[in-house]
Amino acid sequence: MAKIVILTGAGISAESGIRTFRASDGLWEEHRIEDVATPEGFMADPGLVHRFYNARRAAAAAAAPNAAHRALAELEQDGRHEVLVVTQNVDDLHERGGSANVIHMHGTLTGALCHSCGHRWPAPAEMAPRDPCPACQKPATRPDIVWFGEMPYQMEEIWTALRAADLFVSIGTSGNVYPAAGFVADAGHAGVPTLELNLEPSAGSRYFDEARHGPATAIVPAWVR
Ligand code: BJW
Repeated sequence: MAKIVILTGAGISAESGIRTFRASDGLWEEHRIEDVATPEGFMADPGLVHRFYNARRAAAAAAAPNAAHRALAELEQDGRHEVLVVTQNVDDLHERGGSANVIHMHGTLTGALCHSCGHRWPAPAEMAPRDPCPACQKPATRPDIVWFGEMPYQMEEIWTALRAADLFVSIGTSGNVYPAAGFVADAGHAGVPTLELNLEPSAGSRYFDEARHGPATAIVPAWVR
């Protein structure tokens, strides 16, 4: 069975109504990254960070998977491909679209993490500063999100799958944030063919063997079928 590793970013969920980060109307236009997506920002103003992620959690819960999420699930289920989706997204639209083999390298909106003891548990709809951790009881609940300066999840598993893949595909990511932005080079060094599917050329477009540009709901199903 052909092994395919698929990296996804905010662009695959854009047509489900979830905002991307770096567009002119993106999330980083309204928020300073340092304030809401770093451990230092959380320590300085946990209330602001919780409000930012509470709103994003509600938006993700109200969104539905689109044709691109569903096409990747079909690819996984067709019996001819071993598919691993490595998503930078913190929404759960891949799972709700039918994908089972998904790694959330930047965490999830549906998870809570104790800043003190590292315990992880399902997030309530709303989190607030000083919510106690159910394991250690310390008032240190934070979203289970990988912020700048923190180590993304399951990196060894991702790199092992990448090196063993027959194809690496990158969908809907601007290629600005590492280590994900380096996967195309990692795959290339291992001799794995690479394909970009994105609305426009990404920062790393020239490193891909092939690139197709357009909205994910059109180009992802067209590639899968
Ligand atoms: C469509 C579309 C449609 C639109 N159809 N497409 C200097 C050099 C190199 C690295 C560093 C450096 N200084 C610091 C670093 C490290 C840092 C980093 O990369 N910084 C850069 C900004 C330079 N990285 C980290 O700190 C990471 N940790 C780390 O490196 O640990 C050490 C380590 C060492 C060795 C090995 C491994 C690790 C952690 C990064 C955490 C990122 N966190 C965020 C926020 C938290 C999650 C959340 O709140 O949601 O994750 S940042 C934000 O960016 C979010 C995203 O997952 C991530 C990527 O964004 P994405 O998905 O690419 O979105 P956009 O908006 O940028 O792009 C969307 C794309 O879709 C665009 O191209 C559109 O065209 C396209 N699109 N509509 C198809 N309909």
